[in-house]
Amino acid sequence: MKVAVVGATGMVGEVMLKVLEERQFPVTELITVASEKSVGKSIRFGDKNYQVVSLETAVSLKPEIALFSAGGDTSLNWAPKFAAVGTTVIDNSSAWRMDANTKLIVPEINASSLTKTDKIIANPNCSTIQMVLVLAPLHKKYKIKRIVVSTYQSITGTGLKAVKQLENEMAGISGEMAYPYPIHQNALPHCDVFEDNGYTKEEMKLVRETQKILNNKTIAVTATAVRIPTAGGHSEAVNIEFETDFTLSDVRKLLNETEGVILQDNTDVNTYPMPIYANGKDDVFVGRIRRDESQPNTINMWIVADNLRKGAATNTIQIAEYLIKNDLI
Ligand code: 2RA
Repeated sequence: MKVAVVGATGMVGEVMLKVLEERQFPVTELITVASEKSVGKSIRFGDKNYQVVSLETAVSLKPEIALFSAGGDTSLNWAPKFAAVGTTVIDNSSAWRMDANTKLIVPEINASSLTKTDKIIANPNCSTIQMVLVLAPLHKKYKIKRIVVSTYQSITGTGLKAVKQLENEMAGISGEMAYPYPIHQNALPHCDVFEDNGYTKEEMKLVRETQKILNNKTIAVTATAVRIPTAGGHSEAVNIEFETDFTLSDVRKLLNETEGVILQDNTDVNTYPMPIYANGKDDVFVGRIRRDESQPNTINMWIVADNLRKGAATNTIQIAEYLIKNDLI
């Protein structure tokens, strides 16, 4: 399989290459793609070095699959160009996620909707993926009425510039700022830009993408997305109101049976998910499962996942694996 990784020098791009190797993805030819300033750089994959090429060159090479993590503008402009030469694009940016003709895929939930005609496929936002993977089986059984979610998002979601800002602040040196304020010993209620309704784009992604993936616009969602100085992954405090009642044992049983979800839930021995332990793993970890005693049919839980892996690179590659397995490319 001729595979292009677009954004190969970025944080997600680097994890994509790592996951492709780990999962022994059938790469017969690799095309590493980045912006003009990175063209010519050498990237190690397996036992070989690959030279970074431009987007123009990559399109001309007609890869069968292109895994994108290069920002929305690049996806908007270049995904159609790759698709026009027969490439199937799986895009990590938000550019295509809400497009009516583009599927938004978490393989464990809705990969079965994919067909050969899907040439641009959207990977959901990291904080959406980890939440809907847990909520999908619960929605199927109890029908979700409303979700209230607060996220605690790793600086790795912003990228290398944010990681460098934190390193500088911890070292007491000034440098380029990824955020409007210091992030060291701080929490910023500001992920991505603000929309007219007072929410950030990151918060509205959780609303809009959840409704699209669960194929139900009646699900009410409200979100607060917070940036915190951690590196291992995104954490989420989620409150879910169902149409019907549930038992905690049944919820735990359902989640235990859900592929890609691992329960870490025993407060007797201080067992609950934490980003430092989710770091580098592909599973989504759930704990602090407890009934919301303030209203009926409602549950609280804590959900943690590595935002660069299941939240981005691994989910993207799992979509590609599904396409190959089902002869859709
Ligand atoms: C963030 N989910 O964490 C966004 C983009 N990766 O900033």
